[in-house]
Amino acid sequence: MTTPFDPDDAAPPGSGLFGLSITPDQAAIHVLAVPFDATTSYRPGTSQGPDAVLAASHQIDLFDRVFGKPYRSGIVLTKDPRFESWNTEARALAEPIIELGGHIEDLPDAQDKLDRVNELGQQVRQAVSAFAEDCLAQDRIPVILGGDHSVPQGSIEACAKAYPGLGILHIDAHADLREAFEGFQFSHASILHNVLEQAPNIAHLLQIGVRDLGAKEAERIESDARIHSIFDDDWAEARQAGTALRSMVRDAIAKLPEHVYLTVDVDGLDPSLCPSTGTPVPGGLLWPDIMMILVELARSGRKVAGFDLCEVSPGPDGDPDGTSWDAVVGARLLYKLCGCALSSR
Ligand SMILES: [Mn+2]
Repeated sequence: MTTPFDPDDAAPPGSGLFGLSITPDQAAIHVLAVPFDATTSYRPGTSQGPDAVLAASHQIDLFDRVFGKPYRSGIVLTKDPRFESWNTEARALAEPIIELGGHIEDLPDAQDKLDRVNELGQQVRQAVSAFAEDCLAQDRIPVILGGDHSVPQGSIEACAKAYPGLGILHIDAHADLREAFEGFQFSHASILHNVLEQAPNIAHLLQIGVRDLGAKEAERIESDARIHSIFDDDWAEARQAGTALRSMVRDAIAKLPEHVYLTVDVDGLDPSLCPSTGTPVPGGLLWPDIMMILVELARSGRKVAGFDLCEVSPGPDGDPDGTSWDAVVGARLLYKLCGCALSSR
């Protein structure tokens, strides 16, 4: 006889994400693990993010004071071994290019290497897109768990196809609007540029937390009427002035269309919450800030079509048991994101 499920119990050994033991057909939320970080320029490790988050997810209390009982809708994690082999190949080819900062004039076979990395990036994009399309066709919420911030492109594109006029809420320290970075077409620094250029019908992009951006990216934000950015310095100034951050967020979310894709680079948060992430920057959102944003999004009546969480890295001290602080924060954030998305439906 099997014991009935009790959400207050400890996660059974070998159980799935958040300690749930369910099959995909029982889950409203399908999470795809994408352990791919080939173009990470500063320090690698986010390819270990999905496993670390899975391990850390076992210690989460499933009852949530804010979002209720997200687990009841079913959340399931899918793995696809192709990502790991694509990452191994792409990472090996990309490393010498990254070391040279993209100045590859003297590197033998540089263009071939670059072409192959871009080809593998394209394969990730297609596999992620196929996964998301499948979820959307079955009225499930597609979630991409990175990996670096290049990996969700295919899912954002699938959501844009399913919901023309889609809005994007983007949490990040970086604007990710570079045309290409170090020659890599599918770079973690280019995802929003790629999406705005290649996904059909993106109506609005709201960025929160940006505090590290190039001059061309700043110009792009100025000149593209679709992009609205609450920069981190504006956020800090509002906080210091005692200005209500919540109403600032509420006003910005009110400009988003009905269907929203939520893309979260964990480095948008204060680095004390993600010390091992690939490209940490001082400043950023505190835990109550990101929670407030999610609550306001859920309350706004916007519907979350899909979302991702990227750039979580267990770091050099992270072990596979999920005791890394980055993984603990990542798993909790993932659960809150699930709660926000489900309560928006
Ligand atoms: Mn990013």
